[in-house]
Amino acid sequence: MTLLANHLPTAELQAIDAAHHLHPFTHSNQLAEKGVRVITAAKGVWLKDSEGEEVLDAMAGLWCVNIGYGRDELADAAARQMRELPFYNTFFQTTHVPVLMLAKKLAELAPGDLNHVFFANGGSDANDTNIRLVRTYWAEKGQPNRDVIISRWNAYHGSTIGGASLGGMKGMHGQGSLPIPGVAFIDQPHWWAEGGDKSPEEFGLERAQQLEAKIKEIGPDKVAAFIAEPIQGAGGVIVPPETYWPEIQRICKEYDILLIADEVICGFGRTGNWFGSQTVGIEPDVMTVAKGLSSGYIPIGASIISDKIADVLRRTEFSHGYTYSGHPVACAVALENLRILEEENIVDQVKDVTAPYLRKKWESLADHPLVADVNIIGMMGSVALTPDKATRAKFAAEEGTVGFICRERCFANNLVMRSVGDRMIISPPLTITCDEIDILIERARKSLDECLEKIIADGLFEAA
Ligand code: PXG
Repeated sequence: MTLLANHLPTAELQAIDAAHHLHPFTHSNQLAEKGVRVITAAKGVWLKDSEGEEVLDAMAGLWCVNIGYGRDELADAAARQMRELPFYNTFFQTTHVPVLMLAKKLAELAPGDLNHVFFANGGSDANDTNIRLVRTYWAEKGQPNRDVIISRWNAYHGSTIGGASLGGMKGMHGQGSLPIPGVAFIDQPHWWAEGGDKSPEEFGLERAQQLEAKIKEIGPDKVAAFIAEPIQGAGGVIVPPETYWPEIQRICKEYDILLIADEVICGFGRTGNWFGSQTVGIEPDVMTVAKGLSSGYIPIGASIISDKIADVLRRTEFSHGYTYSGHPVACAVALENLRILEEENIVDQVKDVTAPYLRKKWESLADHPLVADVNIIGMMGSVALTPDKATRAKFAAEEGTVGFICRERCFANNLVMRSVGDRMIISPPLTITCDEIDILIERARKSLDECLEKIIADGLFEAA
């Protein structure tokens, strides 16, 4: 790959970053002390840093670089579009070719009657759109009090006021007086952490039925929608028991509650189908998409909505929109990305070849003394780190301490594998090869070994 050789020495770049750049979800002083890693280039699944190290990116950036790094076609599509029509809005009775072609393409790809697209810049603001959209839908249907959206603890739906309110991350709610009114929560279907003595099947059903109980508690005539990720991503790649989603679907139908599938991570092949909804067998009324829509090459997100909702929404002026809703350059890049995903059969390749291979290899980590609760679906996986597999124990140390140590070992071994609390998670580019999966697993195992060694030495290999 071509390296940007003409940059300042790493220490200078780090100093500038520390002086002026505030990072998302980061304790800035701690980072400044440690020194940030400067990524300079990437190709396929490989990152290059300012010291020339090659790092295997098992997180696809931030769950988004589905087609892998370095595809010239996307750069060319952007450059072409910038020359031809770099910007125009769609607010005042105009449209442009990339936006309408992308809306058509998404309507073709999305399941069922999800045929209408409202564009955003990413997943958070697409979820903000969804809040306004489902409330407007019910108001137009003569039920303006039907405005509560039910979500789940430990869900992630973004970082805007709306997105963070829909999310069930208590730490996020704690900063800035969230959630906004009209959002309610039920528990997540995380059997390993919260299932106690119940079988996964029993537990899945029980957690789904919390939705019914919550609807009854609030009043069915006040509930607008239920939002969930088909598979929780940022919460720790939690694959729900098989009994969960069919029951959720039944409840939404029975009470006429709109089902919003947040496909920001699961969409565009991540779970081995085009959408996570197909993998878990649900028929949502609204889908949130972002990330894999452009493989992260450019910011874009969208709400894809059903005929039923669109028919109602079309009756009024929906007073909502972003300057960059349906940005022509973003749409052109997304179209090119979808062309590559389709023409190169990347989703089928995942489903038939690389995901089964990754599953076999990922599951082989189960014999490691630290590892339990091996979850894997398509190209997203997780394991729990535990001091005692038999009792599903947590560590005595503060939650996340061991996960952080493991992540640091991965980083040192040139593998980007994330930690969420004391879970380790992966979500590599969909184009990762079987040979690269071997390297991923080899580095993951080495990092787990080093983590175990360190926590034994530090006296942290202790159950709570
Ligand atoms: N919904 C889901 C399911 C997501 O995973 C968003 C919405 C928000 O999308 P934007 O494009 O506004 O970021 C996301 C984003 C992490 C991490 O640490 C995950 C996300 C974003 C940042 C960090 O795993 N997911």
